[in-house]
Amino acid sequence: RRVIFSGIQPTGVPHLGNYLGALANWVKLQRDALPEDELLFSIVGWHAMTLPQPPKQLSDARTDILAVLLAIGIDPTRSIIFHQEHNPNHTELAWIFNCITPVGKLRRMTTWKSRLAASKNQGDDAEMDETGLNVGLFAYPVLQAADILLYNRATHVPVGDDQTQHLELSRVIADQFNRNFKAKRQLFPLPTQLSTSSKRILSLRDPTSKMSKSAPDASSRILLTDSSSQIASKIRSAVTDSISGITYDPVNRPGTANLLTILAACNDEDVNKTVSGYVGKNHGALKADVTEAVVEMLKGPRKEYERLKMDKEYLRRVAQEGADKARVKSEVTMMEVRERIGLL
Ligand code: AQP
Repeated sequence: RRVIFSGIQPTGVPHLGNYLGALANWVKLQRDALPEDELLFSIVGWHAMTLPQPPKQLSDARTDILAVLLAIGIDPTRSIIFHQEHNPNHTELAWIFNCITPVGKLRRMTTWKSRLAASKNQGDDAEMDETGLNVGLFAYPVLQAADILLYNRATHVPVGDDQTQHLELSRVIADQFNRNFKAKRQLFPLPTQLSTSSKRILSLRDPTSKMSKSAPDASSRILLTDSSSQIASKIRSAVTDSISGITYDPVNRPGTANLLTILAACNDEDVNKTVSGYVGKNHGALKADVTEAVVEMLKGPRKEYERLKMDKEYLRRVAQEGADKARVKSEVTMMEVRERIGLL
């Protein structure tokens, strides 16, 4: 029996990168799961708070994401869909884990190191070090470990390669807990990564960086809620290169390669097969095909999203029921954790 857990931050409306890189895979996992498998998908508001979020924007994003998850086919009668912050057990376990996690381990996280490097670049004088960064940003991999280990000790975590280091940290923390608080039975099994064949989708404006919810330029991403004409205009203005013809060369032609990756993912085929159809063609033809494929893929989910957004009562009920199920499940783990550490 597998317990599968994954999360998404409410930092904006999900984009094509989130969809092709993660969410479409959640739907496939749900479709292919065995009856005894348990699936939990969380909208992780406490993670979003590690960077400043205007409260209204955060509040809107969490509802948008819930509606998007339902619209793409996550089924609340099969999977537990819930807002992380509706279950305080996440932060309780994270605090307990904070108290057994060496600071040095967190300093080695590449996500922390890149935040540190970025803050150094910005600081012109005083804030040249980590004093300008908040504790949450430093410790969020511990909260992530708590997310994973809380649900009857989730064993399978579908994440991209950028998260491998965090999953490794979850294993270290689970092992540390098991050794510190020994009993006949080990409490936490070590979670394993469910490797996904997911694609990294790049910004349409700057194909050297990934497509992102929070990038300032809205035309750099295609939202799952964009209209056909918005999708067409964003793809038409996507940055490519001035080389004629179409080849798949991610290093020298990242913008063109990104469009091919998107098209291949939409058609569920290998990118080499996709590119073979473009001999003697140009960027215009490729962009037209990408537009058509993306519009077609997102048409159904977008219509369903718009319907669901109007049904506030249904969304509220799904969130409530998801939170109830998540709390009940995690409470089983927490009772044992509290007992073992002496804080029952
Ligand atoms: N560009 C991308 N290509 C492929 N996968 C992506 N993911 C994010 N961007 C891409 C995957 O989406 C899942 C949920 O992501 P998240 O909410 O944790 O946010 P993130 O990874 O920090 O990136 P975002 O969505 O662009 O948000 P912001 O702007 O807030 O950083 C993850 O599985 C992630 O790998």
